[in-house]
Amino acid sequence: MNSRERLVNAFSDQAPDRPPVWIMRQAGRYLPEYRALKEKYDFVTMVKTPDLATEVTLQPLRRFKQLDAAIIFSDILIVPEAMGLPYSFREKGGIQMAGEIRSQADVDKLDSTGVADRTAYISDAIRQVRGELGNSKAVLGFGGSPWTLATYMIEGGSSKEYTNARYMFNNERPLFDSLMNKLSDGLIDLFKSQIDAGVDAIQIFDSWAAAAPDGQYWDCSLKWIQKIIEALGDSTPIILFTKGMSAHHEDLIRTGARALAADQSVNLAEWKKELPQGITLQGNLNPDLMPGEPEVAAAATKQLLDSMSPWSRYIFNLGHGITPQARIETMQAVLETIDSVK
Ligand code: 1CP
Repeated sequence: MNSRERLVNAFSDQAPDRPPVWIMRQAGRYLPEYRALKEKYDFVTMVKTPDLATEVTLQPLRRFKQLDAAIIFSDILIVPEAMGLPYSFREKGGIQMAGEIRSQADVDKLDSTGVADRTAYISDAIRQVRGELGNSKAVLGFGGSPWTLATYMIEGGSSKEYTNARYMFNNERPLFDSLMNKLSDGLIDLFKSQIDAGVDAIQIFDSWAAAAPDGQYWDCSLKWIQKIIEALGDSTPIILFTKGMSAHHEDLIRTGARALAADQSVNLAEWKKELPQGITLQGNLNPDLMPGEPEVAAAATKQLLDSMSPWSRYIFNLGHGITPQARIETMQAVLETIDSVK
């Protein structure tokens, strides 16, 4: 069974020889080869240049043979940018948007048509990565959820409180809905172009799900994800990543997502018992283990694998993105542990 088959099979009942694995922010600052390229090119240039995005996407696969999927190097913030609101990096970390969306006039200025054309560099990179990998590895596309993107656009960048985003949802619903409609349309256009370019699955990141007002997660976020998944049809599986939202599993499933990705707060084996059988689960090793000792991370990996056995409809991943402090040898130990159960 090759890597691509292993990943694609995870959306069926067939048991694999071992669980397929990919890692969130597989490419990134913990890799010296990524840091070396970043000395020469800034992040946005790398994202927008298919040769560079292809190279960064392939770096972790060259280093770690056990990885089963390439997640295309890009960012969720390319969609606001393609709609007219660019992003940059704050000196002290986090994202700065070039403005704030607070009025109907602000929303009206956003252009949700032609997002796929203005982000053609991503479908070009997907085709290039597929050309390099052939059928040996899976290729994954991704994007942010409308709500997670809206938090950046309404707050004007990374936020800790999300006060303005929640205010708009609670007090200016027609305005909020018009922004979410436009974001959903832009995302549908982006995801269709990723599917046309040949991805095997798409992950939607609702990273800031927990910022939604209490009891309003469906109206604030999930119903827009459902709209997107409905528009895409079921040819390509959608993996839905959320943080802190495991109690909402019925609503998560109602979106039509074929797989749910869990953060590290979830007991995945317990969750599996509560969920209907046709749902694939992904996760959820604690990324805090990655800067630590290889033996500790390997033992936790083994425990997670044992708890999820037999491994049909399961994809191994971290519960959130890998951080710059992660140790290469710890990543290696985790991947070797997964491969050793074959
Ligand atoms: O070199 C650097 O400093 C850039 C760090 C970096 C990287 C490697 C950013 C900035 N984005 C990325 C790539 C990226 N982002 C990928 C590539 C594929 C992969 O290797 O996994 C993916 C899937 C993302 C997704 C992303 N971007 C999310 C959702 C996932 C998550 O972490 O919750 C979010 C919220 C973003 C926004 C963003 N982009 C970059 C940063 C540091 C952030 C988070 C900022 C914040 O905390 O608000």
